[in-house]
Amino acid sequence: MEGKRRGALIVVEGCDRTGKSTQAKKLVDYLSKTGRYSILLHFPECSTRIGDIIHGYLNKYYNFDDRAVHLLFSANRWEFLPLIQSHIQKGVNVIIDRYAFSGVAFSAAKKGMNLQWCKNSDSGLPRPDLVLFLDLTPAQAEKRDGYGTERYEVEEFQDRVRENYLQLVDDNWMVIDASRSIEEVHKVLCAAVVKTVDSVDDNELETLWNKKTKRNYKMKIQKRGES
Ligand code: DGP
Repeated sequence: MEGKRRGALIVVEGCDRTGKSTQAKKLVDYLSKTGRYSILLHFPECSTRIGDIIHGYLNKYYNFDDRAVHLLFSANRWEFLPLIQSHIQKGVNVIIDRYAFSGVAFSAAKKGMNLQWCKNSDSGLPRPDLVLFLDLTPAQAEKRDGYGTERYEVEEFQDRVRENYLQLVDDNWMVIDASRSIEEVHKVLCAAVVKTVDSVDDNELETLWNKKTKRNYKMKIQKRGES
């Protein structure tokens, strides 16, 4: 990597229907247009054999024990580690739509599962330079088009997912009010991402979950229906 700056690792997270995929795509387009070479990944990545099983699970073709499902999602991220690392090393920015934080927030929202157990299987994956958390109450998300077709799109479940996310907030996170228009949110994200991409140093990425989550980042959780 001598003489060449590594790429940044940036993750977009949030409950279902918060606009992650739209924003992640717009970000990569913007970065590429402004000469910052970037690629977009999305987890779960269903093009692999593991991803195909996850796809079947999400669409309710099959069912598994919740712990097995959790490990499948995690394995799907691990199988893309070499790809992520090779882009970062070449100086390409990697923008990921969902990552280990989805893994923990969704799985730990299930009965009998907890945050600590769920964190273990992603332990050692690269820690992102920046996590953009698109925040919207599930009640607001429910009003958006297409909500309610997938396995996890149930308001009560999404409430627990959101609470879990808010417990993971750390000093590399930015919490964004996703109730605003696509363009308004995009503008906020671009500013944060450009700052991160342009200030990436030559240090290796850290790994999950070595840095302790700072307690002072705990946030007030909006109650259902509150805007
Ligand atoms: P998406 O393609 O981003 O809409 O994700 C599909 C669904 O899968 C969505 O409800 C969130 C959920 N999901 C994403 N990643 C994980 C994960 O790692 N673990 C679990 N349990 N669920 C996940």
